[in-house]
Amino acid sequence: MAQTEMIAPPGAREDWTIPQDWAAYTAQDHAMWDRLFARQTQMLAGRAVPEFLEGLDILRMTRPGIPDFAELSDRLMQRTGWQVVAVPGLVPDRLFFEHLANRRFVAGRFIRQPEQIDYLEEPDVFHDVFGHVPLLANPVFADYMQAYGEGGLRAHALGSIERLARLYWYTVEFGLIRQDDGLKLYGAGIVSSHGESEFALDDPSPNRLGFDLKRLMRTRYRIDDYQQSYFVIDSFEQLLRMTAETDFAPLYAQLDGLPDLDTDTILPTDRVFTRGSQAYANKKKE
Ligand code: HBI
Ligand code: FE
Repeated sequence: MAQTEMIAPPGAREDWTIPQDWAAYTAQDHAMWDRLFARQTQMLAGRAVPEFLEGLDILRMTRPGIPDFAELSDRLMQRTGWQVVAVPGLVPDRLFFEHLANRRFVAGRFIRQPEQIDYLEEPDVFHDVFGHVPLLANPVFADYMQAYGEGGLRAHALGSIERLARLYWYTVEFGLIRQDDGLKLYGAGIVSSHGESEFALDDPSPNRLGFDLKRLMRTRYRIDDYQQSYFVIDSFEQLLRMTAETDFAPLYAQLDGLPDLDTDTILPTDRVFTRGSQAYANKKKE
């Protein structure tokens, strides 16, 4: 069934949002959040971009237990005008973009079970809130996320969702950033994953390539395993400037004439930080 025809799940509003119902979380749910939070904050010291760690403090996520989205949104609204709203899971692309364009980040309310601690299909509250929300307290990244949402609505109208999904995947979900003291993590899919937080920076297997919008939009990605290539930006300002300055319609037309690139491809024109061995490729997440 085409996503646009998908009707909201039972109990959800027209825009697919649902109450977080914070009081319904169990002690086990909060304990799972605390376990994941402790493991990641220990892993991310010195590895995550400073703005991410600052976001954890600014939003007082260092307090124990699953954050209450209403309290989180109050603090976030004051900083950058964003809010966090609960949804049952993945929402249709157009609606997802509409929420982002209105500075609403949609977050799953459920938290993973112990047997899913290292890998789960759908984004849970730890991936969405720990992974994505801290950087929404950073004004430049917050502007980028809204610009991305507005671009997504335009791309949806042009039938170019897949290209824009690649931009999201290789920046918001799995992006790396160059700093004076080396490469750092900022992608939500990486910082919320224990294994990938190490793999993305230290493992010799993946390529690490300079961010290049046109090239990145040709590049396929894998949803069920670590990435074979990561893209490195120089700053969040670079991301914001790129979305503001690019006329996407002619770019999509140019891309229509170019073949897609495999996840492990390195082009002669690529700025190569690491030429990966691809030794890890095609093993499942451990
Ligand atoms: N829905 N809840 C939710 N969270 C996402 O991250 C999300 C989504 N729907 C679509 C989507 N992401 C991606 O396809 C975007 O690139 C469009
Ligand atoms: Fe995500």
